[in-house]
Amino acid sequence: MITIRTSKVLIPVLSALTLGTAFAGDIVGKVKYAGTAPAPAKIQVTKDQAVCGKAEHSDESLLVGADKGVKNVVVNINDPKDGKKYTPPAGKPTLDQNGCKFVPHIDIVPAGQEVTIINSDGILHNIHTFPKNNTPFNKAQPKFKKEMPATFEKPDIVQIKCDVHSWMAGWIVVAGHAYYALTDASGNFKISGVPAGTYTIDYWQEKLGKQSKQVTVPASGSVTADFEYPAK
Ligand SMILES: [Cu+2]
Repeated sequence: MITIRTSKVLIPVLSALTLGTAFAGDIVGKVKYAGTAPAPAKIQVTKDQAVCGKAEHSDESLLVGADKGVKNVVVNINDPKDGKKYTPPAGKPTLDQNGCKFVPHIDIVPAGQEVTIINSDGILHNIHTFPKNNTPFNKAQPKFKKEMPATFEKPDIVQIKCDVHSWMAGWIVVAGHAYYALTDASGNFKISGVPAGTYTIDYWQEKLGKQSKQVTVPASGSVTADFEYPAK
């Protein structure tokens, strides 16, 4: 009898939970830097000029655009319970060495899934990782080796370098769940389809470090989670 009387309320709630699409909102925001960032320093190419010197190289460690927006900030929530895996924008996780740069500079990849390390340059590179939670490796990728697999099992922020080209610098961010985003050149980001609830949200930038705040994601629609790094 109780079931019959409450069914009108229960049925929509249960079907929404079963579908898994309702009760999820988006986190949108813009990350800014309160200080004045110097123009990125130019990098002198000192080796393999024919390949590495084709494009300009500059320091990518702090890129602040118009309106103080910070590029390449990793934004993620903590501890979602739904078990969904991160999907890279290109579908499968890759890291390219192209023009003697790591592309992308900040590479978000799912934990436990194979990453294809690509050598588009056709010259010797050397992937050297500096993890906190994963096993470090240091592997040469000769010019004939177009692709090389690597798997990062645990969530982490891994610095990557090339021992052949000292200026090459990048990061592999190993995502333990689906809800990660990277800010664009204007500092904007969007994390879609986050299950409703209150979370700690982390902002990580390689020079400015990690900062956190609380965010409450609504059952539908979006919440704005802007952040401003204090001047250094
Ligand atoms: Cu290299």
